[in-house]
Amino acid sequence: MRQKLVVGNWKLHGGLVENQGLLNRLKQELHDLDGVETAVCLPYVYLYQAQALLQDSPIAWGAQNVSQFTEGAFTSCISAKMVAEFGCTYTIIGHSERRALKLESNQVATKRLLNALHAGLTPIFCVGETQDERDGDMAELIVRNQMLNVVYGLDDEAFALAKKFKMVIAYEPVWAIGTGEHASPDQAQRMHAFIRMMIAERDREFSEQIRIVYGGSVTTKNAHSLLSMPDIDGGLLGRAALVPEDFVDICRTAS
Ligand code: G2H
Repeated sequence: MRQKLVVGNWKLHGGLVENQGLLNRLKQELHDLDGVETAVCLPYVYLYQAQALLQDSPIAWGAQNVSQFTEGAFTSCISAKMVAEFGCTYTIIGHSERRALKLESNQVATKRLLNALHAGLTPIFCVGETQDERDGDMAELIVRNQMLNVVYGLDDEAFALAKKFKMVIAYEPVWAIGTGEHASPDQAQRMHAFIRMMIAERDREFSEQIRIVYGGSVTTKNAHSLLSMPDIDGGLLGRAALVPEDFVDICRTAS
């Protein structure tokens, strides 16, 4: 019922020449892939290039963040409205690499989420616990806190936008990000089911529709076991998204 979604998070990687090769390759390989949605989230400066190269392809594109502000004297900020002008479908919000740099509290992430929704973007809202938090048996508590504003903080109008624009949640345990160590399918499944249950506290129907994707060292080797779990609706890929054959392979696994 929920179509799988595979998103590449390019992080601070790319260059005009490399991007052209990578995007054209993905376009070529993924043009006839059914049963899975695919997307790449690139640095802002390459959104124009993604729009030019991907607009006639099934691959969507998006940003890795949007500002908590909408307009004004905020040097270097990029608003959701600006991002939307480049044809973006998605934007990542609240990635742990932003949270770790102390650039993103739950409150700031919520403001960014609201701006994304008001600009008609689909937010990919990231949550996840650190190793210490997992070791301290606090993983669910931390994820619950990160999800609270999304489940209870959005007013009815914003929640309706979240449904309309098909908000996505990404569970990314911090200890699994870029480390080569991934959550086991059972660990991830348990957390995805927990997140879905939280959303059901607000809206049961939406909890069954919303896609909850897993991120954190997804590779061609572990993708199948992770993506075949009932509550894992796809992947948010970092390293694997930069290697075209790996990204394509994982998209095929998801289809
Ligand atoms: C987690 C993930 C992509 P990687 O940050 O969001 O990166 O797959 O390299 O762990």
